[in-house]
Amino acid sequence: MSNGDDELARFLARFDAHHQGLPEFRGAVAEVAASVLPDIAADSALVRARVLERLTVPDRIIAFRVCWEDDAGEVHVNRGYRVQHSNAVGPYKGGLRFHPQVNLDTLQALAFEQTFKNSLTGLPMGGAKGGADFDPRGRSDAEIMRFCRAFMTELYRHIGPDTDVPAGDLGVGAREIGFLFGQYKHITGTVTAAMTGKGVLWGGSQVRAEATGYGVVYFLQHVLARGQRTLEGLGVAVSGAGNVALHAAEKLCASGARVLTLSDSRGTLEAGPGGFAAEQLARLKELRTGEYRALADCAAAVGARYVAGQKAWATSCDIAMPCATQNELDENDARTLAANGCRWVIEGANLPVTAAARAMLRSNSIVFVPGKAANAGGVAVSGLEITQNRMSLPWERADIDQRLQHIMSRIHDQCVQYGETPDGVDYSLGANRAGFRRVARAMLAFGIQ
Ligand code: NDP
Ligand code: 2IT
Repeated sequence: MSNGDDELARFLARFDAHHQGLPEFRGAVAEVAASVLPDIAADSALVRARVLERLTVPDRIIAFRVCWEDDAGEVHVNRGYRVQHSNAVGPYKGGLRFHPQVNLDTLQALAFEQTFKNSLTGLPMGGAKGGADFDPRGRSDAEIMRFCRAFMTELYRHIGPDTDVPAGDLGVGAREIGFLFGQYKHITGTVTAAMTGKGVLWGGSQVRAEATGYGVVYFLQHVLARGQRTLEGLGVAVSGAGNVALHAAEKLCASGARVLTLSDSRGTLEAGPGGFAAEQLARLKELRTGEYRALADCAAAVGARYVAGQKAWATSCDIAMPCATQNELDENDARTLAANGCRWVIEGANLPVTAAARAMLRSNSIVFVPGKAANAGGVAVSGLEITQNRMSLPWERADIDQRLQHIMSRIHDQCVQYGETPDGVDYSLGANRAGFRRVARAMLAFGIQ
């Protein structure tokens, strides 16, 4: 065991003494700790102030009951949460997730990640995550509206433009943000930047819907450019078929790549070796807007083959881009990707690649880019939405796209600056070190809190 491994083991032992039954959160903490403990050891102020240890406990966790009636009049009870992780560099900021598997383990992991991601954007945003164990799939508009109203009736007292600014995430898209923000406005009588991801007609930003997916592709272009490569002709296996996946696919296709797959929790939509045509992707986006429709039910209209029970990673590709959910790419999938010649894995989703899979990718010299760097474009444009709201002045689409490209390029630069190793750029190391640095400096400035 090296000194660094020893230090990490001691740090995780202290974590385990205070936290039980939080495997997802522990995994996220271990990954960041492995990167930043050497920097901490070299700075006595960081050691003394126990900065990283403090970040393993969120500032606060808000938990509440959400009670609502379905269309048949039956009463349902769900759990709602907001994990406010750190406001060291700005108001709490991060998405709300509606999914049956939402729990405080996953939310603490995601809120922790969000703090470093938001720090990397350079904008004044702290980290948070929230949501409910509510499954919006198959629910009517009226049911979604009742649920969102009940959820916001509890959450509104904890958020605001200077305190905490939620946005969408898995299961929370334009429709849900509309109902949530509508209720916030109704209760408080104010129309402020208390949420982002709003419709462009009522305070939202151009490009916010596309920003996460587009941003991943902009980041990928920088990664490839370091090896004098472009996306032209490269085959990309994309997972998911939601906001992130569809916009990533759209931008990949426009950049000359071949998008080979999309997927959902039940199977994979295969395009064939030429990749999806732009028209197929546009049709899919249309079909998936508004009320929920499973991917299998879109296959015929899109003219592609749906393989039930298959993951996107079974498809031979140059690049794998997981854009669905946490832990969706495991060690076996990583082995399959390596055997099929994959060279790059870039995360559109949050924490989709397991620790064992990351180790497998590393041992096969596959370049890996973590979500906290690659998918930061969404929250970055959320930050720009707040700025526009505060100025009462909406910016043009081209202007925002340019700013997004600039922010992704700066995040890439930081990853290179802090992640350069004799074997090339370690993007996880770079993202963790650079993201942590800003947060840690701010915490030192504030004293012990
Ligand atoms: P959406 O709800 O729009 O889409 C999620 C998609 O992922 C759906 O197609 C869903 O399929 C699929 N999915 C869910 N679970 C699985 C699974 N186990 N295997 C395969 N597919 C699955 O969510 P988003 O696109 O907004 O979010 C996707 C990911 O990106 C999440 O990790 C989120 O945290 C992250 N992210 C989102 C940002 C945003 O701005 N929206 C910003 C940064 C990160 P099904 O219909 O079957 O459930
Ligand atoms: O994971 C994420 O970065 C998001 N879901 C977007 C958060 C935001 O506040 O825009």
